[in-house]
Amino acid sequence: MDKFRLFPPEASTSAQQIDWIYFALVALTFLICIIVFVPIISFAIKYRRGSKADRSNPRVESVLIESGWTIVPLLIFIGLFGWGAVVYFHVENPPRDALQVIVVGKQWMWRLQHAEGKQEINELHVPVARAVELTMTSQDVIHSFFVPAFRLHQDVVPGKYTREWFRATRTGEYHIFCSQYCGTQHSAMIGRVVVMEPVDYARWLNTGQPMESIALAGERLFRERGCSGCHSVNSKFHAPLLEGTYRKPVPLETGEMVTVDERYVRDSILLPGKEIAKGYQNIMPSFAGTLSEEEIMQLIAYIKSIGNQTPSNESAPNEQR
Ligand code: HEC
Ligand SMILES: [Cu+2]
Repeated sequence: MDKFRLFPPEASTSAQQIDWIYFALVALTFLICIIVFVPIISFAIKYRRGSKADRSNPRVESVLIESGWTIVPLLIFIGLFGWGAVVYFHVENPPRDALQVIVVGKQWMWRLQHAEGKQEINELHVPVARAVELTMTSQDVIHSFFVPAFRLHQDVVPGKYTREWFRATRTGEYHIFCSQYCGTQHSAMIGRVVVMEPVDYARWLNTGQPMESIALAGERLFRERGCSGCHSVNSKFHAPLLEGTYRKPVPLETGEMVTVDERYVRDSILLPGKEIAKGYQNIMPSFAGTLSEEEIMQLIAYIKSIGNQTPSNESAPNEQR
């Protein structure tokens, strides 16, 4: 892991794809360099002062040459664009069966939690050959989660969720860096990814105290912090039921429609006055400063987990609006 090498190991499916593009770009640049510099140097020699070269400058017109050097580079660059776009979509679209891990950056450490509940600091244990999706945020300044061996690099921004995914291709340990200068101890904000065989990973996941999954922790918070006092069928307050809302569009007082996603739930909790659900009063208190970033992510995971349920009374939430 600590040997000096010119190139980081390739340990994820995207690493190979990204490297092929990189090598192709280097090779192409090198080729164009040769096409430009070889004539420059040979003409400089041929037409140097005093040489006996023919300087009569006859006119040469060739449609073939003109169109050739326009069309060939055009095709090469469109091809590169298409290739890059395919890899980009692969890198940006996590598979549906990806394991979920939440990541919170802070000065100066990484806190991670697996969907099953296991927590880690500056370490990420994952099984080999499984897709892993990271949902990341920061509780202070901008950090950047960087695993060179996976060619994975994403800014981690306060107040916002960024995501990234990878599928590790071989077991071993790989560096994690923070690659955004984030204060005095920035250089110490490092860690490691441990890629394990699936059986070892399952064993690792079940060591230590029994855990509460992220969604269950969210359900507990939903009761403890009083959300359920308003957002339930037998509440005294008129508040929307959250069952079955995740990933669905909801109308706002302004007439706009928004999709219930991480961004919307987060803003509903911290800035409840910003977007008022249609047909409701702005009575929800802000929970800014009283919930940690992890707790907000756990509440979101809970609301996501009830995204396919219907509320337990007769009227569906959309009909109430
Ligand atoms: C005092 C009652 C009350 C409490 C407590 C409360 N809410 Fe709300 N909440 C509301 C009302 C009323 C609305 C609709 C008006 C609005 O959008 O602000 C709402 C809206 C929402 C929405 C948007 C729902 C939609 O369909 O558009 C979410 C998500 C939400 N609350 C989550 C929570 C969470 C999580 C908690 C606990 C941390 C919580 N609420 C606590 C009353 C409450
Ligand atoms: Cu940092």
